[in-house]
Amino acid sequence: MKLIMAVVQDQDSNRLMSALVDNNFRSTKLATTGGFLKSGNTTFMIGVEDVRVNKCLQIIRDNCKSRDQLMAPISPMGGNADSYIPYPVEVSVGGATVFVLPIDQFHQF
Ligand code: 2BA
Repeated sequence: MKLIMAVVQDQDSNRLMSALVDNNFRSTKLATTGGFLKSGNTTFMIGVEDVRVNKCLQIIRDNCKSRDQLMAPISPMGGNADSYIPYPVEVSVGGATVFVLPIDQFHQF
């Protein structure tokens, strides 16, 4: 068994969750925050039998889009002036950042 952890954009999360349910995958959705943009994103925890990992990855790929997002200027107030960016910067986010982890044991009590 594997645990798939997928960080996706909030805009894709409802569609992805519906697609997972339609394909009989069980998942848990967490509200998370990206360390770089410091804005909200969504992380899915999906417990998957080994033979279904590729199917799950395909569903994530099909339902998560890449988008350009503007990063607001970082204020130097109280911070390090070295990291000050005085103008908005466009970064490309997503579609999804996915980790596939081995699972030693799975229990439901
Ligand atoms: P954020 O950390 O908010 O990053 C948003 C986007 O900013 C990234 O998109 C990337 O295009 C850019 N970015 C991130 N760190 C950067 C840096 N040090 N320098 C320049 N640009 C940078 P994605 O790569 O698609 O990542 C989307 C979200 O996935 C991330 O949001 C973060 O929440 C998660 N993520 C990405 N890589 C990760 C990793 N290795 N470990 C844990 N979470 C990760």
